[in-house]
Amino acid sequence: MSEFIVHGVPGSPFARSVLATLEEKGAPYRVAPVVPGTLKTPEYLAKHPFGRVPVLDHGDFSLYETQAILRYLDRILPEPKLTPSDPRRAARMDQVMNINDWYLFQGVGSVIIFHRVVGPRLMGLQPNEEAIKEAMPKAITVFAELARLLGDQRYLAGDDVSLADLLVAPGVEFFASIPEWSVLGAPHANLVAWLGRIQARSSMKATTWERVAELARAA
Ligand SMILES: N[C@@H](CCC(=O)N[C@@H](CS)C(=O)NCC(=O)O)C(=O)O
Repeated sequence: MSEFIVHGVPGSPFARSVLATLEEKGAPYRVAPVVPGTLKTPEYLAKHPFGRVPVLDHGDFSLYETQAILRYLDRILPEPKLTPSDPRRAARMDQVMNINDWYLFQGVGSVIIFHRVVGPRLMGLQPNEEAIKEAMPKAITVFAELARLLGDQRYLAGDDVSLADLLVAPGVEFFASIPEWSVLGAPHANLVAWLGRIQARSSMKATTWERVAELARAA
């Protein structure tokens, strides 16, 4: 099988989902670091016309959009299966993956995590408290909904880990590191337990910001 090359930036939750999925599959991969500030250059836009990470290269096949990448990996690397066979559980997985992209990331993670973590850490910016405050009502809804859908299951689409957990966990982990967690995640004991469960998996331990930065440096 051709080599998997993941173009990403250390710290990107979407890139981490791809790496964690490859780890779950036990598939070797290489991280090709995208230099911050080059996402909108003609060279990179030829790879990803919207100038984002990640991009997966697999032989002569190049793919962007994290959900598409995760599903591709689950199809070509069937073991262990990361999509439930039960149609309703699979539908929940799909639903949670869309909640991730449309509601957890857009206007919530892209604002709160940007201003609390990414901006200060990578660009030396001060957090924009007003922007964070404005994003909080939507964030509260997102976390309540993730907790409701999780219920008493071990993972978001049932008792086995699925693509939904691997897509959502990197973003949620960022939230667990900021003060807003006390209102967003901490009130939901099941979500806190789920986060601990997924963080204990070797796929998540192998793909922390620091670990991916090491892989990127070694590339
Ligand atoms: N829908 C895209 C979203 C990817 C995305 O937004 N990635 C962020 C990093 S986590 C990015 O590339 N941001 C750079 C930018 O917005 O300029 C996917 O699922 O892959």
